[in-house]
Amino acid sequence: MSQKKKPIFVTRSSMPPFEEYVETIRPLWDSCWLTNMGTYHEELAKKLADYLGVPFVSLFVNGHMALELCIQAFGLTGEVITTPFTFVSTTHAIIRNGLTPVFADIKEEDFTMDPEKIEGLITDKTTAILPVHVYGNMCDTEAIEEIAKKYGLKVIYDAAHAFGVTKKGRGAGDFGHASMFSFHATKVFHTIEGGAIGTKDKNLVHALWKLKDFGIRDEEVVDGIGANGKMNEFQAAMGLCNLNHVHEEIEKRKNIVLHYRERLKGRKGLFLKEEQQNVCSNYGYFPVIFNPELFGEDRDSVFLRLKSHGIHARKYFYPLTNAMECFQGRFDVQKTPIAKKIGDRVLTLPLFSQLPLEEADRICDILLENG
Ligand code: T4K
Repeated sequence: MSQKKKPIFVTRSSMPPFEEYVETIRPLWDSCWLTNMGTYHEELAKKLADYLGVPFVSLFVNGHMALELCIQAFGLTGEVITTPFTFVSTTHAIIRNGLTPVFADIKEEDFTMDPEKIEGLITDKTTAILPVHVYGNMCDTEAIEEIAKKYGLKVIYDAAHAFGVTKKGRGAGDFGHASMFSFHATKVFHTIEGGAIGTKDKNLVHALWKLKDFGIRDEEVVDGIGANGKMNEFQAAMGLCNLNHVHEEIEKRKNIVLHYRERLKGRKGLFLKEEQQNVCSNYGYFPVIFNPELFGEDRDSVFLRLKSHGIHARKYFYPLTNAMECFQGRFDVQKTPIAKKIGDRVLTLPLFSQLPLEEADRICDILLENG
């Protein structure tokens, strides 16, 4: 009797060895110190600053809260130039701070914000640029930061996908005024839920500390109006364990990416992004862009065929955030035509360290069936 194959999802959380995690959390039963910047929280912040190559790391309960509070900490007003080719968190973080997102188009070759589209969008209300290192592809940081300097704007990178990525040897968190990392369960490195801001700015770290802990200065003084964005000790313990294995995690992912590339390269109508020069990738995502005219089939049709075989690829990022229903037509998606085109054609294939190469092969076979 043929065995039914287990479904394959776009990703699958990497787990540290069970005993390693249990041994790490065991002391918490003695200390009973479970949150509010405990020992593991502090240890992880230090280790991550080192790993990410950035002077300071401020930990959060999740990446979204880190971004939202970071925007608040800078006291931004008016308009923020950003990209619609991202997870909805990026846009929500701007709007939930009472700011207006202004969408710049992306580059077709790496899906990051096109610096040539920025200056035309700057008005006297613009206070910041919030680009995304999407799929871990590094933005054109030099060009973006030059524009920001010229107009006196803050640059906050959404580096949710860029854990461990380096550009010319510099960690992704070392660019701009601040960078947000996500440590969600679906990421290359995770703390179950979690996130961080990496920055060189000590004052920002102090402001974030207050904002993530109700604005408390000490037991008797609350001199800020803050939220609760603290990472707890179980999350931090998971982070410490996963950090021990992250090198191996990235190597395994690399192997799968190289295999996908080998199988899909040169196929008419498929675009696979080249590795960026001078950038060391974390192999977080594997996006494929389908040109329906040349491939003979569109993205949605391939998506459905894969699904019928129990393979759940994802359309990261479709719809674009400027087209989402919650904004009720407030933004004009036609103003970002490249992002629209990529959003309509992209499929991110399953990618996680435990994915067997035979399964990657099967995914390619199904994908190429009619192509
Ligand atoms: N900025 C960007 C650019 C981002 O991509 C994200 C998050 C953020 C900001 C915000 O950071 P966080 O606040 O999340 O830290 C997933 C993740 O939930 C989200 O973190 C991530 N981006 C986004 C790209 O992907 P969904 O809604 O697609 O997740 P879901 O539940 O459909 O899971 C996808 C697959 O992952 C599942 O099919 C199976 C696997 N999975 C999922 C979970 C929850 C696991 O293996 N383990 C798990 O625990 O958003």
